[in-house]
Amino acid sequence: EGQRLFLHYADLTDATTLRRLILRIEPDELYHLAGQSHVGLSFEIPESTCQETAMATLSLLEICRDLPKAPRIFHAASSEVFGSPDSSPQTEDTPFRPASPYGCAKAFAANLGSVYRQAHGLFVCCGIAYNHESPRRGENFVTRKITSAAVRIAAGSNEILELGNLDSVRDWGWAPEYVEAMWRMLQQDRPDDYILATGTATSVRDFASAAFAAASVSLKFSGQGVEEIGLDANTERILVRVNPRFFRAADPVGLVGSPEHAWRMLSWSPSTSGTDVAAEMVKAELGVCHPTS
Ligand code: G4F
Repeated sequence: EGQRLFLHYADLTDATTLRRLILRIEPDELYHLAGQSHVGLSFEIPESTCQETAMATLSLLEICRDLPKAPRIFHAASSEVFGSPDSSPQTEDTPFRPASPYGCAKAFAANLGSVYRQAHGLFVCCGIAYNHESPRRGENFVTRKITSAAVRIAAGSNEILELGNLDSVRDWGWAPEYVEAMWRMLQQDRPDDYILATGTATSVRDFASAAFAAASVSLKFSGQGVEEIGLDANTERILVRVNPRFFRAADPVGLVGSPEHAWRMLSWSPSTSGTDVAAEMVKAELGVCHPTS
């Protein structure tokens, strides 16, 4: 009594267990957010990435199709379905042209969502989510890698933060706001697909500057390409350098989403920009929490 959260063991690649659990739980709403989510890693482990991201989504849809009362389903797709699109910002009508195994798997899963909506009448909503960050991000993603290093360096660590492509640009938003949008989608009368994005772009370089500034370190960049370094503007000590190890085999450019459809239909408007996200993540590392986290 009084408990509201129950955890169950399962595995996305074990459809029998997923079926048994869903039959037992009889959920009203199902939020499908799981899977191998590291784009760079998907070049190294493409088969398991596709099993977990593409085929497991098919299993979930098949299980729900067989239920007498199917739950409303949210599927987390990704801006990676667009690859490097010809136009910015992207909308729900921008063609899918993925550039990574992960993007291919997400495109497969998102297309299946709309097929099951049309062919089988399932209430499936797809959120084409751009990078959404929080202090819960793993350190193998660039935002958390930067914010945790910035806090350690500000506290006296002698390390140098090694990054890949500093020119890379992403539409970074605040994850708690995106989760609110996911829930709003499933409260609508009709299922639909929505871009979840802020509409603003920030480079890795600018994200790093904002994170170090939030940790009270003034960062200035000097040099170009793999020779570029980030220096402490006061002491000239090197704090950031480029390591080609972190470059991707292919890295999308121009990923910026238009949240207009989500605003019109869901009254959803994210209020945290990329540089604000950097500051909030640093605050969280320092123990000061964001009001919505
Ligand atoms: O933080 P990232 O690894 O995120 P990425 O690849 O954009 O993927 C995230 O967002 C997607 C869209 O919402 C999701 F589908 C996906 O599951 C995941 O949540 O890299 C962001 C950018 C890339 O361009 C990368 O090349 O940062 C660049 N980068 C530069 N240096 C780095 C680094 N990325 C990582 N992980 N580590 C670096 O040192």
